[in-house]
Amino acid sequence: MTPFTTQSLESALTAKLMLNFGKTPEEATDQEMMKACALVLRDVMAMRRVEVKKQIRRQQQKQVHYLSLEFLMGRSLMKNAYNLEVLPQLREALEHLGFKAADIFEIEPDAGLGNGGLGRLAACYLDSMTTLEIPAAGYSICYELGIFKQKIVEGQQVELPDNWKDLGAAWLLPKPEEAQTVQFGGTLREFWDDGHLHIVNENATSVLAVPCDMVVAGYGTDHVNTLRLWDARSTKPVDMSLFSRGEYLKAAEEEAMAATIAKVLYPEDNHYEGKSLRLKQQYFFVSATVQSIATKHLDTYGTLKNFHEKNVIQINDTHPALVIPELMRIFIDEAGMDWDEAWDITTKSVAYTNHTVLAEALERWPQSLMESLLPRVWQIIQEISARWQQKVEDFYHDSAKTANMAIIWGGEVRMANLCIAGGMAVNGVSGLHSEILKKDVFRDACSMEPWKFQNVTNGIDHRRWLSEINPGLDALVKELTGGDDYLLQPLALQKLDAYADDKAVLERLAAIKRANKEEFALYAKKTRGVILNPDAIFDVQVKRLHEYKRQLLNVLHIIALYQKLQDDPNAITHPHTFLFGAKAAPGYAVAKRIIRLINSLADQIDHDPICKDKLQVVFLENYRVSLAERLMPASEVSQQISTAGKEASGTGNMKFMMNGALTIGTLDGANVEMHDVLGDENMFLFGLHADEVSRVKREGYVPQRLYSRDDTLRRCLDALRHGFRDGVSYDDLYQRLLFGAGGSPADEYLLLADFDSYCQAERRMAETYADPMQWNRMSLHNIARSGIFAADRAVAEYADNIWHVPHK
Ligand code: 26Q
Repeated sequence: MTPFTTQSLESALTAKLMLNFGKTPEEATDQEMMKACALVLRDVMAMRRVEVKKQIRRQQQKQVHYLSLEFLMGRSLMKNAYNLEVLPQLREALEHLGFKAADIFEIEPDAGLGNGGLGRLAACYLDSMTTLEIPAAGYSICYELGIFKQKIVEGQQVELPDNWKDLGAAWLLPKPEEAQTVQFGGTLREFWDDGHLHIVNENATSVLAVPCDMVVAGYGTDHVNTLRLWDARSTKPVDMSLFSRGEYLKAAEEEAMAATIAKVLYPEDNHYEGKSLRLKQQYFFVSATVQSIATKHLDTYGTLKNFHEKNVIQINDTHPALVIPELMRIFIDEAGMDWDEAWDITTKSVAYTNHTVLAEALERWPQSLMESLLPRVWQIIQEISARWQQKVEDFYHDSAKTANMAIIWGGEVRMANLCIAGGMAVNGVSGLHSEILKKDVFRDACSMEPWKFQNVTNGIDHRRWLSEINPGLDALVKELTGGDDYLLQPLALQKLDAYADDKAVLERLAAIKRANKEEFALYAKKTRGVILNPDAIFDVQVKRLHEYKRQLLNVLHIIALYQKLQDDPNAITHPHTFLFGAKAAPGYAVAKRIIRLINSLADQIDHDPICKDKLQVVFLENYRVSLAERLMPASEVSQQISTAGKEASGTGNMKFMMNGALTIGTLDGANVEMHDVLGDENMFLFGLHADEVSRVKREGYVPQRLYSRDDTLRRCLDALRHGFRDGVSYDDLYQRLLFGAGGSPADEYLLLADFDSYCQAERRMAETYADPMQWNRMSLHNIARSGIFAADRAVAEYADNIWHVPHK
């Protein structure tokens, strides 16, 4: 049932403005109105939360706890209004009160508590878990600063802090009465008492973890769930009078720890950095979460012995892996269980999702750091490691396998192996990725315990990524599929396939795309002063900047096109605009060079009259969720061009497909499953397959041979050395491709090997674009067959095959 009419919303907003800011709607600023909107919707969801909690307790339902160091939520106002089915009423109420609804939505900052795919996935899954009425909660850190804001200054990335909480905190409900204490360092003292060995930690540094809950609403249900974000506080104020007792320094230390722990999100994506503050963040959030789950469980059931029957903990990559020893600590030290019982319950409660096969992203923490920072957890990890190693030895009698599967090895703790040992399930995030995990990365573990290894192909929140952001397409889909079934049954999109030969429908589809492109062009002009030609092909690559994602391959092709245009000004028959958006990790020098290269090339092309109305390159500053929401509906070509075998799944690929863009891609990650439903005829595939990549590398890859053989390739690589009109040389990138540098081999990601095949795919794409009906038909098939990439499907698979919880 919808909680508001337009009138009741107007009154609620007016009252909120009065109570919180002492202002009438006439006096209130946009900021104050945005907060009032958040508070009004928050109230509704908070009230529903009370009912949901009662029901969970009454029916003793099993709960899912989704732990992730990242939740990339983006904006919430339009989303919550959509899910509560009051979006039209909210728009109207705002206009009646003298505000522009679009301005109020636009003023909300993104909650950028994540880097990219892994963080956005967690946000999409929270929506689906709630819509499927699964009793679930997300857990993370309430970072004061989310992912940095990116500015481009003279072509280069500059990072600025992202202070999202000023306005964003309006969604949060602090729960100080549910605070938990987390202990770091200290020394362990063991003693015997009535036949039991007790362990206490003395002189530890304590930090208070205070929950700030963000309630989220599901669609088409009264069910709500919470995202619990932990904020760090000092347990005691720094008090000079403690000085004499030697406690002053301790208090100061705790204050310093509390001030830094929740300060900032680490901006490295797909790359592990062994920083002690990062380990502190991980344990802080894990320990607070496990304590809070255990406390609630005890409160309901009076025992932890049935913990695994009523709880399942899903860990988003290895970042929350410390849940395993932390559960053991609580079961043994606080509930008095013996090792075997504690291990049995732990290994039935935890499941692990892997999101990457890149070696540099696998977490390995120095044992010395673990030992000093988390002495009791370290003891437990040692015991887990020893028992696991024994099990492996007894199974294989093979020292190479023992070494490969070890948890503690060479002075490091390998978090993935800890998760495999301590979890009931391990899953990859696309068919290909899961096969690579089973046959390669975790081969030995999989032969020993094959039942643990599963696949759950990623999915996206199709209500946000289609219905909410692309109203034109949403209306057409509803009309053609007979209502709004597709919102809860995404496979209903398939009904669109029936219109493949309906000229009128294809023309309407094209008109919607055209209008979306014009709208995006308007936005780009207004906010960035960029002039986009809506007649041009919008060819888009947006994602984090990483060498394996091969933005540089896209650039090489654009250089080749540009050079072709120099030779023959008629070489390009249809205007082509290449759009890029990407943040680089601040310490990733090569990635930053590639951003600069894109900007140098964009500038060159901008200033060359030959390119006018033919070729354009635009780097969109500060790519983030809310920019993606504007861009996806306007995109025509989706670049998904990672080296095969490297991209675990990708989720941007799904967002483009659902909005009718056609994919130029390699057979990598979920592109493989896209190809399964689309066939060769509805996407532009190119490049080596994953097994061919392995073979080429094994047999010795020599990119110089390609350089000397292929004139087009040689000419555009040479252009990197010479640079463009801004005088910056990219000889460093040239050297990396041909000779390697800084320990990495020449052309590590096989750009040159795939270059020719990529250029051909681009040509096929441009030829197809020249046939609008053909193009629109392919676009329609893409939308029609995107239903399997809905997060609802993915979450239902987790619920059925891993969590064993019922769902709608
Ligand atoms: C680890 C330790 C220390 C500091 C940072 C990190 C860290 C942080 C973020 C390591 C990795 C990440 C992010 C990984 C990620 O986003 N992976 C992507 O996950 C998506 C969802 O499954 C997939 O679609 C993408 O293919 C995958 O790259």
